[in-house]
Amino acid sequence: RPIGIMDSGLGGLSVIRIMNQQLPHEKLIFVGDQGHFPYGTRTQQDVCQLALNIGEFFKRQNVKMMIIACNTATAAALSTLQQKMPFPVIGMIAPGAKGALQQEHHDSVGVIGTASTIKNHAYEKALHQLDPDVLVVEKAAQPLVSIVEHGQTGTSLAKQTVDEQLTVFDQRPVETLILGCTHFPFLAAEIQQKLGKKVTLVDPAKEAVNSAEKWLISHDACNDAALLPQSQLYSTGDVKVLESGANQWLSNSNYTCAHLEL
Ligand code: DGN
Repeated sequence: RPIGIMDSGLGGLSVIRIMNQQLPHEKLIFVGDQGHFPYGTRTQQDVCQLALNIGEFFKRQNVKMMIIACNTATAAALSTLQQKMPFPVIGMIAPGAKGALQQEHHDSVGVIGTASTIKNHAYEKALHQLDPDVLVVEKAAQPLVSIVEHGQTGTSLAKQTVDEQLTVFDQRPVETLILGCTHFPFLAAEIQQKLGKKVTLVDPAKEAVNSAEKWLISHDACNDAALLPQSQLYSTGDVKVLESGANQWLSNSNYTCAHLEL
């Protein structure tokens, strides 16, 4: 049975990239909800409904697990989906917070995310639940989402936008920074350049994929290791945008892309 993965757009590919490395035998069904992009400026209710629609689609596809490869949708919909779906649902935020606190230097942790993720302090709450003493510096960096979605990583515009968006960390330096939006790992080079090598960048996808792997192993639900199944990537918007993102960022080319009407 496949694993369902969703995001508002191309960000989910940063999670698929790690899934492909770590769990290459799993068949993935990805929905990039580009027809409703961006999630980061929508209301929580709205995002929750969109995530539920995708959950229903995954139900029809008989998935064994769902990963919400979107921090905004995790904050808005994780608990609802966990209640309503018949399969386990894994989000980004708790794994991201755990990943940050596992770093050697984590007295001060920065978080960048969409306007919505930062507004509801999803990471601050998750970090403080694990360690009430950690200093958290949050910054909404919504313009970085468009840079990735429009294929502009590696350009001077990307560098300039990262520099502008992250100036808060000049005044309030942090030791570790959570990339609290799945689009941001594709800007890791620009972000690392701006903050310097001393700052450790945390991609929550790594810890989220670890949780998925643990569940699969403990429930004897891993796919046969002899299989290298073809994954299906769907876009509810322009499939060409998804195709070019997948082309650029997925080294494994064992997938098909198609449009999905939801
Ligand atoms: N990639 C999504 C996230 O992790 O929050 C949000 C992107 C968006 O705003 N559309």
